[in-house]
Amino acid sequence: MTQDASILFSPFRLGDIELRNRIVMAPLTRNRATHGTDAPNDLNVEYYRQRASAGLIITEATQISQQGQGYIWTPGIYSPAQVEGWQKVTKAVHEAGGKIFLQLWHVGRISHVSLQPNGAPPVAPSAIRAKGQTFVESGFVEVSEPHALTIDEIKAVVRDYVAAAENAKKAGFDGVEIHSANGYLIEQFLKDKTNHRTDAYGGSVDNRLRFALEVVDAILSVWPRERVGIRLSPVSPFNDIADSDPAKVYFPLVEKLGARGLAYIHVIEGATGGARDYAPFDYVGLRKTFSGAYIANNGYTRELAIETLNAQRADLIAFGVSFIANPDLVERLRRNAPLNKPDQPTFYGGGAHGYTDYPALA
Ligand code: 8OZ
Repeated sequence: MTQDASILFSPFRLGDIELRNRIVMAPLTRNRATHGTDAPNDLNVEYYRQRASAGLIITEATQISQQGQGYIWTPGIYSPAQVEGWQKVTKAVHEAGGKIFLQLWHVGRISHVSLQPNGAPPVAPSAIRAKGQTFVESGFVEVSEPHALTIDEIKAVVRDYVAAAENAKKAGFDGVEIHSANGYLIEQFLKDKTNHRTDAYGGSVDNRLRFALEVVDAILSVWPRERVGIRLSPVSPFNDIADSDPAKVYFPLVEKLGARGLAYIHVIEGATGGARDYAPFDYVGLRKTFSGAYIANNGYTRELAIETLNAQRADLIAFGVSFIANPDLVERLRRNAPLNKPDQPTFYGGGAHGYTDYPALA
């Protein structure tokens, strides 16, 4: 059945912000920040400007500290040069009539000693090395064995989130998204494959939620609640992570996020970049547990997006790979025009090629 497509292009009120359509640009790691400073540069400004017709842009994951970095040339939000670079990005997007949230990121154990301050081990809830790789200056390498955070070190990470959230304000963002998905630090606390702690941050579900909620509350000391969202991937195995009972973790988590009045949850349904039916999970039930907006993500086509919005299973739809290849994705979806093919070899790192040179419709 052909459904009414107009809903995809209808405005949506996200907290106190009016979005001009329901199409969200998903956060996309592109590894093109300035080498040496990890500050956004003019090429990054052009890339985001090109995509500003999205209802909302969520920036690529952006480390809150050097310790929070896990891949080479990803941007940060902890130095004055990085704040200045991001100011140019937000100005360009706003001048084009768009809205933009910064995604705040700490990778935890998904890192390598060569990226860490003084070559230290990366940090995690527990000293369990991930099976997997990251990329550094010399290419792909196995991730390093992490150090288990002490309580004092956990408090220091929360302070880094606060400083980064303050910097995001200075940089002119409309809001922030907390990256609590895809096997990075916050999710490492949530899930029992990666959290073996026996103190207040591990064991029971309440204890495993503690770090996530401390980060959320710290950010709410800087930003109004309607300008804060969070990304979740309840069943995704990405970065060697799993939980024995995801519903037992994510329903209470989302209920507590709703009680705090967060603007949205942004949910990766299924395996990140993979099967939507990777494992059973009641996303509709999760959405009902939450008072704010629901951004759905993972493998959405135009058809599935329209169907999902019309069935009221989501408020907004986030597109990832198709935004890499189509700066004018909104217009192409509007006209039901063909999409450019994404070029996988230029996803991570490099220059303008495969970044700002995808053609728009004539
Ligand atoms: C792909 C490569 C590197 C990082 C995520 C930030 O999955 C990422 C990421 C994806 O959330």
